Amino acid sequence: MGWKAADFTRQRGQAMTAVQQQTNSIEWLMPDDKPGDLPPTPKPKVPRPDGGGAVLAERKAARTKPPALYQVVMLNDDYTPMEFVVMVLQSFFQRDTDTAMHIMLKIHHEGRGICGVYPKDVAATKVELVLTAARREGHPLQCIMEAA
Ligand code: TYC
Repeated sequence: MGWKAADFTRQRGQAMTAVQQQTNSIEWLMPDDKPGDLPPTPKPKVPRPDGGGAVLAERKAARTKPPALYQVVMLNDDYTPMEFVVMVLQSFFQRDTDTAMHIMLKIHHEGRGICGVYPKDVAATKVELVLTAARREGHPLQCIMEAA
């Protein structure tokens, strides 16, 4: 029986499978390598406390801190009308009429009172809004922010 094209194809397929199985397990060597030689294991790098003069190339993933909070505090004076202070508390600090009245009277009696607590930039904006409105109306109202 002579060779048929189908025999050739089948035999070549078997030969390829054998090569593929071998290449999965053989250790590839360079000309100077001895069998069994493995590449040197890299030493674990222990960070030196002084950084060893190295420039820091990586850093741990930055943790996002919650924003620092600031309280907006209004101070008493003898001239700003009570109604104006109540209006400010309603307009810029979203207080209902009763709460605004309560805070205003507390400031009036105790010298100062907290209008609200906010992240830094929000607190700064509120102080600015209060002072601008007060000066526009000619009132000496004082408003400050303090770390909460
Ligand atoms: N003391 C002011 C008055 O009697 C009222 C007032 C209250 C002013 C609160 C400022 O932050 C203030 N008219």
